Amino acid sequence: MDKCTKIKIFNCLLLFCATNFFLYRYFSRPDTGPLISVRNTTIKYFKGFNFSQYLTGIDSRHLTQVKNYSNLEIGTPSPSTDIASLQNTSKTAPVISNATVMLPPCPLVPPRLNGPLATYSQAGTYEDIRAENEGLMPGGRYKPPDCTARHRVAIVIPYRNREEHLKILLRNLHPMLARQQLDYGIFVIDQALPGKFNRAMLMNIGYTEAMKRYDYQCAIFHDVDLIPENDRNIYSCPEMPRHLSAAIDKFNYRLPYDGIYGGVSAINKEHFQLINGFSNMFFGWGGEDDDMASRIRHKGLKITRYPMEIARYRMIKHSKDSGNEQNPQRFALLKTTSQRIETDGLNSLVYSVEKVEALPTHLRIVVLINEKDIIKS
Ligand SMILES: [Mn+2]
Repeated sequence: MDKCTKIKIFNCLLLFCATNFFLYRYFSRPDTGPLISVRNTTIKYFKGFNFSQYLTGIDSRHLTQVKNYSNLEIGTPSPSTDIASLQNTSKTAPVISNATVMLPPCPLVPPRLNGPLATYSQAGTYEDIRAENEGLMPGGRYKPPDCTARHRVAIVIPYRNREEHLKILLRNLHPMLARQQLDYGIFVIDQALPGKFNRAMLMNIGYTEAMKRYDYQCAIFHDVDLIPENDRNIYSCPEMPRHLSAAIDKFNYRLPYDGIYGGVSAINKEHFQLINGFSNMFFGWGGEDDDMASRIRHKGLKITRYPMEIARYRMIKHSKDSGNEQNPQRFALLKTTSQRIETDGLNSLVYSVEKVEALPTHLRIVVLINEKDIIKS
């Protein structure tokens, strides 16, 4: 080999090494996200997405919250107070104290998730749904039987005259939430006639009524006609407000616009208090979700989402509801969000409870709200 050939070979090797080095650096960068295969679907997660954190939904804030937890419901398991044991589940044996069995915390990743789901489009009676879901308690309460849930979640459904949709939703929701090993309750807030529908106000009421009953850590606000299609869409308490219904079949599983916050969303208690809940001023259809999104931004919080492949929903087709006509004032209201935030919301909520009914699948709370009370204040 002459000297020239040697130099050429050396240069080739050098180039080969450098290329490999850069390729390695690029693909192993933590923020490019792993490629994870879910039932023949290859998913590329967005920048900064942490798959294990997503699956567990746990964060340090909740670990400290669990630490301060006091047992509100007599005879129910209370979580272990030891953070180390929270992170290391399988080795923790049940501890007997004061005749209450302390169940070990549920695994960080719920073990029985299926991924994409075949959804029910029909439902029988509430009693049928209860019979399909072992462990479901009256009033729509559930706790994992074999471990202490990592999240205590109030599911709030603003509602009026859509019983068929409600049954279909509940039939789909209960088995999914049980597989997700959540400690949850379902609150259906039914707005009595007369008056225009006020979705946001019903959600404020649902939150308030839920918190009176149990030490929930967060609320999930859920439209009655959105059926989740993937059980990895975990209804856990989020570190930052989470928009869950990102991909809906009606919009070809795409975000109609970036800041959208309607449909299904989750927010923890501290953040919901910080932004004073939803506005009470949106009577009729539209605007209240955009108002909420700007409240969140106004307080320096961030809206987060699961990957589009997971945050999938089917919308039940329906005709327009009477009593929920488009609200022509919504555009004017949206200009004053930041001025209203401190005075219009949880702290200005006026309503009366007409009826509370513990059905086999949910707690139904019938409420009467008066548009005049709200506009006055
Ligand atoms: Mn709808």
